Amino acid sequence: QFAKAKDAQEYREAAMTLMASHFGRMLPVVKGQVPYDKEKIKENVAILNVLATLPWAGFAPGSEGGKAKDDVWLDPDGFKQAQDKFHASMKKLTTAADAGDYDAFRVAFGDVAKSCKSCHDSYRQKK
Ligand code: ASC
Repeated sequence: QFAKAKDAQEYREAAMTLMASHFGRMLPVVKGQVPYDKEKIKENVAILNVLATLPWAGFAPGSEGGKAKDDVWLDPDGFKQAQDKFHASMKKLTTAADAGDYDAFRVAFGDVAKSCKSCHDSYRQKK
């Protein structure tokens, strides 16, 4: 529950900012610029799994605006499908991270990135 539309917008944007941080900090490992540390990646993915539960409540009825397109509210089924895709991709990332499987981790990371991008393309305002 949010008192004002702006509160909901700030909440979801703050959650996305933290997700971007915890996702983005794994990129150097994916690129092979930083050695793969199974425990660190596992811990980071676990945090990301908690963060991944947060933004959606922020897209509350009546909180249109911010960086979101109106399509979030006009096409709730499509928006939910995009969330489901993201959560499914996160599950694969978690499995790979827990197994300490670097190759599977890299593939799964790419799939999560794709799900981020496709949802943003459909439901986030272009700058
Ligand atoms: C990120 C981030 C996103 C996604 C997207 C993937 O690190 O902040 O929004 O990945 O760029 O293509």
